[in-house]
Amino acid sequence: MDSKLALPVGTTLDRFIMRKEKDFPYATGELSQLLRDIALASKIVNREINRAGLLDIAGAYGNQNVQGEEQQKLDVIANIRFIRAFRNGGEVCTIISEEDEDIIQTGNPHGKYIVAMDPLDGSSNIDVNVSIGTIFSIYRRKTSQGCDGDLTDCLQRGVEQVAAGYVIYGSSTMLVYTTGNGVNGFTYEPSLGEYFLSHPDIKTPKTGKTYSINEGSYNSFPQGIKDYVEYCKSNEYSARYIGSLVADFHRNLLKGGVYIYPSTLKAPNGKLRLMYECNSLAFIIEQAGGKATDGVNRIMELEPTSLHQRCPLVIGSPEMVDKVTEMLKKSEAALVQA
Ligand code: FBP
Repeated sequence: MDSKLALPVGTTLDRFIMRKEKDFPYATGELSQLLRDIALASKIVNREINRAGLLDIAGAYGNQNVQGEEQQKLDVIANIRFIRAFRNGGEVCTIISEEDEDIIQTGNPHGKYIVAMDPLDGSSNIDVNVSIGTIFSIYRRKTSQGCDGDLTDCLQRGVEQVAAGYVIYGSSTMLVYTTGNGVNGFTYEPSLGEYFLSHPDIKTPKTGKTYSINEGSYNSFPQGIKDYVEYCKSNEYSARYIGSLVADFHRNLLKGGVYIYPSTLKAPNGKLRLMYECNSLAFIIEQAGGKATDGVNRIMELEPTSLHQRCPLVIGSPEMVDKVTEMLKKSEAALVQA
C-alpha cells in the first residue's frame, strides 16, 4: 500500500488525552472530559474571533468588569461560551472568571473540579487583529461533592493545580496544557475541526535574548527592574512586547526569553491576576523547565486571599528569571544600606 499517497494527519487531542489517561490508574475520565469541553469552547471562540470584523461583535460592550476595565464584546462572548461548556459538561461545580466579580456556580453540585479562567486575554489587542488568548487553571474541589463550591475550593495555591493551559488565537490557533506530566501543544486544523499534537513535550531554553516588558512605565519600575532592562540593552537583547500576555509568554516559552510585569507606582501589586493568569502560566513554565516568581517568591506557593488579587510576574527561561531576581535583591540591599 503506497502510504505516501495518504500521509498520516497526526495525533488528535482526543486520542492524546485518552492515551495519557492510562498513566493515571485511578482516572475516572472526568478531567479528560473537562479538557475536551475547554477544547470545544475554544473552537467556538476561535470562530467568533476570526469573523469578528464581519459581524457586530467587535468593540466595547459598554460595561466595566470587576477589574475596572472596559469589557469588549468578545470578552463577554468568550466568557459565556466557556461558562456554558462547563455547565453542560457537568465536571465543574464552580468557576472563577476575570469577567465576573463573584464565583459562578454551574448548577453541577456533584462536579469535582474548579476552573479559574481569563476567557480572553489581551483585551487591548482584540480589535486590531493581534494574537489574544484564553488562560485556565483546574483545581480539585476541597469540599465534598453534592453542594456548590465555595471560597475554600477556589482560593487554592498554584501547587494545588491538577491542570493548566492556554489557547492562543494567533496566526494559527493552539492549545497548550499540562497535567503535571510535561507540556504539550496542539494546533487547530479548522478544516477538520480538530486539534493535532504539533509540539510534544515542550522544554523552554535555559536562557534567551528576548525580554518582554512595557517600557512605557519605565520611570515607575522598581530600581532592580530598571537595572535589568539596562542590563538587557547593554547585552543587545531584543525587546518584544505584544501586549497580550499569552502571545508574549508563548514566544518566550518556545524561543527563550523573559516576560516581566512588575509592580509600578500606578500598580504596586502589578496588573496580572494570580488565580487565572500567573498561577496557570507558572505551572506550565515550571513543567517546561522554566521559572515564575513575583520578583522574590515562587508564584505557585503564593497564598491566595482574594479571587482577583494581583501580583508582579517574572516568568520564562530559568537563568533569565534568576538574573532578574538577583538584580532585584541587589537593589533592595543597596536601598537598605543607603
Ligand atoms: P487582560 O487583557 O485579560 O485584562 O490581560 C492583561 C493584559 O492585557 C495582558 O495580556 C498584557 O500582557 C498586559 O495586560 C498589558 O498591560 P499593559 O498595557 O499595562 O502593558
